[in-house]
Amino acid sequence: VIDDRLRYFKPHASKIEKTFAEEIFFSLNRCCKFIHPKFFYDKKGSDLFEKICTLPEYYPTKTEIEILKQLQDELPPYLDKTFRVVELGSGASVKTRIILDIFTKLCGHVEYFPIDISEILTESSENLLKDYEHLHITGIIDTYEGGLEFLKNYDDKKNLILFLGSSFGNFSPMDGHEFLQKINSTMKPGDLFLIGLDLVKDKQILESAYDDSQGVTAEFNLNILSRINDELDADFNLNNFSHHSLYNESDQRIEMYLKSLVNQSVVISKSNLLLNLKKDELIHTEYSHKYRLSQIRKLLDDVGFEIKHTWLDDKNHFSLTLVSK
Ligand code: AVJ
Repeated sequence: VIDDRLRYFKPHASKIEKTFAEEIFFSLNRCCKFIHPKFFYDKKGSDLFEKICTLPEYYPTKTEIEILKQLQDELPPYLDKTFRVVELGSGASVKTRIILDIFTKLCGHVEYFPIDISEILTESSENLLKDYEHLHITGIIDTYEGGLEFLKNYDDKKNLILFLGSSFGNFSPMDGHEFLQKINSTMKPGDLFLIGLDLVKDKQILESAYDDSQGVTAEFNLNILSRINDELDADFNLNNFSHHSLYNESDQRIEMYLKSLVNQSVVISKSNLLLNLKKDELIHTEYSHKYRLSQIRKLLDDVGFEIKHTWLDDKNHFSLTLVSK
């Protein structure tokens, strides 16, 4: 009887598909070329990201799981039986299980609203239902913004909104501020927000986390070109590109690029674009910002959040912060 415990909403689905070709046109038809990182997550890209999470060099996932385990005892005092769990960018929902366990223990049942742009949401939701008997899922397949819009004024139930994995790090400081404001304005009094943020650390550790020895991160980065080939009728030759990443210390961020190895022209039919790339020209694909604790405090403070607690691992590599409105 999984059916009556699972439903999906896809509020802006047609918009997502229509704008892929358009967004690619605008982001590649300019001198500083980029591809938005949300386009990493087709089925293949989502699977590759899950593989990244298990790599020895990629510390964020392991470390965040370690911190989430501390929350088994330390989160319940902030909760009661009237909460549901909402997750932004739920992906494979691996870390979610720790939170669902906390709720199951606390109230015997859980209501879960995952929000993810990737269809991986359906697969992970079905897996969760197999393992949690008293779980009800409303899956929202949409962008974060679309999901938050859906949640706004939805009902009177209290929300614990999760935004884990330092996905927030993809935002520029300005966009990040705006996004936190959006979350704040979606929240009702009594709602809680739990955000996972990666911390500034040794450059070596950071750089190998984003350029692993097995080349999975490179494959993840290059996969965005295969996706454009498949979905937008393009002819990128992946052998003519390489994964390029670095830690920019002054801006406190990992920067990822695809580097053109030769002078080349690429046709992207559905975007109506003939793309000319010079040898060594870079296409920017991702920022992954890292934070200091004082900056996290300011970030959250600036939009009027009240900080309840910050948890860290013992190496101070990663942080989880719980706030209320
Ligand atoms: C999903 C955005 C949190 O920035 O660490 C991992 C994505 N990119 N390796 C991150 C990513 C390359 C990841 N986030």
